[in-house]
Amino acid sequence: MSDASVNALLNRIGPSSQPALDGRTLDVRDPSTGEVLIRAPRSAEADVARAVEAARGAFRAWSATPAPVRGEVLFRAGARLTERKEEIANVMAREMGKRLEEARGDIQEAIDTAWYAGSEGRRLFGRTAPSELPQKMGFTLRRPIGVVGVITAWNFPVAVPSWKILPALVCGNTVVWKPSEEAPESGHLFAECLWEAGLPAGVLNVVHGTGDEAGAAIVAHPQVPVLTFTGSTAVGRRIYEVAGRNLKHVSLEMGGKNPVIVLPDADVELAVDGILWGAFGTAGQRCTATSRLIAVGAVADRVVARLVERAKALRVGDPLDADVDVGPIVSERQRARIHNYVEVARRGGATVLCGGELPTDPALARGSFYPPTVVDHVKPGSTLAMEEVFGPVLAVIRVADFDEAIRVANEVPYGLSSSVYTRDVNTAMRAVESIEAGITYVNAPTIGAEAHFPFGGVKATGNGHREGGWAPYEFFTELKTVYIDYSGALQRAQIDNRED
Ligand code: UN1
Repeated sequence: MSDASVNALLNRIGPSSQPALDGRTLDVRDPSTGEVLIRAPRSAEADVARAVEAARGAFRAWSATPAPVRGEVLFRAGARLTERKEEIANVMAREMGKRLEEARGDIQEAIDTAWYAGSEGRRLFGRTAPSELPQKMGFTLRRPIGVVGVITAWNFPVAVPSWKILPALVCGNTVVWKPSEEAPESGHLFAECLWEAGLPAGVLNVVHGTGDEAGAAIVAHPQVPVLTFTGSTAVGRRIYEVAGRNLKHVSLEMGGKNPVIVLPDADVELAVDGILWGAFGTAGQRCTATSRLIAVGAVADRVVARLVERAKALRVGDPLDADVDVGPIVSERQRARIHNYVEVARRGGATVLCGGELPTDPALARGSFYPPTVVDHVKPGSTLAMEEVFGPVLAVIRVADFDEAIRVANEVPYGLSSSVYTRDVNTAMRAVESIEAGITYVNAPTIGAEAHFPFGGVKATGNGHREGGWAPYEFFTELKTVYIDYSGALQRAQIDNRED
């Protein structure tokens, strides 16, 4: 049982902060120490129903507020996030284990998104086109849809929610958000910046809890016509099924198995820098993390030797310690899952060149740490080559030539991020055309997407939508086409009056 001195988070429904109606809670643990940090409400269907009611109640006034004025609220929220960046970064680093520097980056991504989304209040463009008839015109408007249900993961507890919530709001929708149960306080603090910025009560409601309970209730609620989700492909698939039956709009961001292809002419040091950062930054817990190195020909030996040397030198430990390179894995359960992938690869004949064992250092004993791990001679098609690990494990797959590299890159069910290292522009462009992924970097790591470009993936990574940049404003609005006939007479459309 949890100790009574632990602070409690509350749901925010309309203007009121409240515990779950049935009083249940969830403990949130520090993955570096195992200590309970805070207790969050474990909400159920009844809590979600209230939150949806509050969001519906706020919709009329918010959707009628001019979009540039809605945008101004986001600018103030961006300013508030900037002021509170250090405080939120500290909470995030404790709560989900991201290094402080990376936690600041997570919040910076939300700040950048606030500037972009706020300014979108002055665009939200429609189109005009000439009519086929005289004295008649046509144009389109973007209309808000209603209550948007937002369900997000723990690994970017502020940035990824900002990609969804800020565009949804500037478009005039209201929101019910379930942050991850593994990072609820980071989520709460992000939402607080919006409330402090003057977002009217009920426009953003936060309901904490698990995916199976609060998350499922949001997905199933008949008055939530739009859903946006970041998380596993297995959960995304279930959401899509329920949403499909109910004709809801859904945007899904799911797994990745992101490759870096290193060609024989690559700048090896540059490639090693990029692979290390992509594979072991955020302890490999990004959906964009580099999880496969596809090394072409003889360059493999050089890249792998350098990588292993550098990976061994990375320091694992407390994410608040500025000298640490790799923080903990979010939970013991996740760590066990990661370790199992390494064991399966080992049994399958792959070679673990570094890492691959639970740390024995007593300073790390209380947390769920896992060392940077490089596994060589991973066979195409094997489990470690195909499945998302979501941890600091890099699978090295050796191939003979460019064509084989592309075949291996594309053999996975996912297609989020990817990268190619070569000095030859022709090869780089052939890779850009051939890799099945939503994002391809040339001579840069698979992580580090910028807030003002579309973000998302193909195949089992997504369902055709993009977040970031200009893309989400289409998703969060419905087009209304308006025809104005100023002829003063009945004019039948061409299909109804053409004689030839
Ligand atoms: C994620 O891991 O869910 O591209 C998002 C990146 C970050 C976003 C990652 N800007 O690495």
